[in-house]
Amino acid sequence: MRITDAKVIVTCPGRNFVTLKIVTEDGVSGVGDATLNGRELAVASYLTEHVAPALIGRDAARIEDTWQYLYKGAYWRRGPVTMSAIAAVDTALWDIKGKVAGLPVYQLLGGRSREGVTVYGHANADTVDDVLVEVARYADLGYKAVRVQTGVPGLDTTYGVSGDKLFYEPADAAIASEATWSTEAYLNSVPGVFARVREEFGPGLKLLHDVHHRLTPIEAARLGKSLEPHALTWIEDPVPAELQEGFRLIRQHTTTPIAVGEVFNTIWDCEQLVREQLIDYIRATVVHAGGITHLRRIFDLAGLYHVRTGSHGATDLSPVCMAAALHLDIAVPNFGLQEYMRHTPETDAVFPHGYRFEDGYLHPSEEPGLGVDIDEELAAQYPYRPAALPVNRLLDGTMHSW
Ligand code: GCO
Ligand code: MG
Repeated sequence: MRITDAKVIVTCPGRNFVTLKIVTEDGVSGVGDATLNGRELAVASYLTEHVAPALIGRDAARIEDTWQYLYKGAYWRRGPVTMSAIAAVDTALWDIKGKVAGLPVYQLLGGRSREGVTVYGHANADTVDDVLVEVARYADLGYKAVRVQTGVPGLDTTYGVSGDKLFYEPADAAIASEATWSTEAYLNSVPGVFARVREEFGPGLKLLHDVHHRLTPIEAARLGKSLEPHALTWIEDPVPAELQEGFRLIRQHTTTPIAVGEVFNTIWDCEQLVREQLIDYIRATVVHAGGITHLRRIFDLAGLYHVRTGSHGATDLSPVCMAAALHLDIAVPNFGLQEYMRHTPETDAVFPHGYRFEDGYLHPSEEPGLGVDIDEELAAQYPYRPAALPVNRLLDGTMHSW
């Protein structure tokens, strides 16, 4: 079953998405997400110039061999651009394999390990009073887990807080906008927020919080300790993860669980964190971590060390990524949680899909393959628009992680 076409489709139904569509000589097609927020055209060009020509004529059934060909054959290994491109090919080939077999992809991964995929939503608002209303909204929709982000007194904008509550998207300007940050103000405000949320919603609701790579290990340790009375399910990305041994310091001081990995691209990015049991949830995703084939490998490694999955699922990952993630989530033994930010109706129309939300769970499609597609005609009506993620500075002007 030879590959006859590999097409890169860039579309912007409210935000940019890059999709790879692979077609075989039998007319079977598969799709893969290749979206890298704020750097979309780098991956599109990598695919068009360097990957698509090499795919033509290859056997679509050889998923593992194609993965190894693109990984080892690139010489310049790893990195978000390369791994998102490999992920798109891998995902599309799994889609094709499922369609040929007449089975949803999760069946090819070993079948169901659970009835539904528990997801968490994003409650965010400037003030504590307003965020309580947002948490209630998610609880009313049936969510069992909610991520809570609020504004920080004294800062104009804060990561994770947006005007549009359901469809948060930070990449909003062609040239990156600038935010400011104060660790002191942040550390002073967060514990009070969670005290109020717990008081209002009781112990049953899972609560999460994203630190977005902004603290040092000892600051993160203080945050984790101060949140212990409120029993969070996790704090996410407490520090940038380049220095993985830094997490030992956090671990020595707090029992608040830690989730890391949305910017990871391979198993090598989390190997030490997992092996030393420095984290509790691994947040790598299908699109940025080499596709279903490689993410499965990461999840299996994690399972050996009591680390559960908690995949990234922001709106900058397309419904193609979400569909693929759900097949893995329902199948792997060490699933933890799946992030689920809703896509806009425009995006859902461009990517018709069979997965569905019900009572706090997402359910993968039962159609053969991934159960997601791209409406190419509709996609063509939304041309690419440059959009960059913000950058971040301390109050004195020093650059800081966003
Ligand atoms: C999350 C993430 C996102 C990122 C976004 C960047 O936990 O959902 O931190 O909101 O900021 O994916 O493109
Ligand atoms: Mg995050």
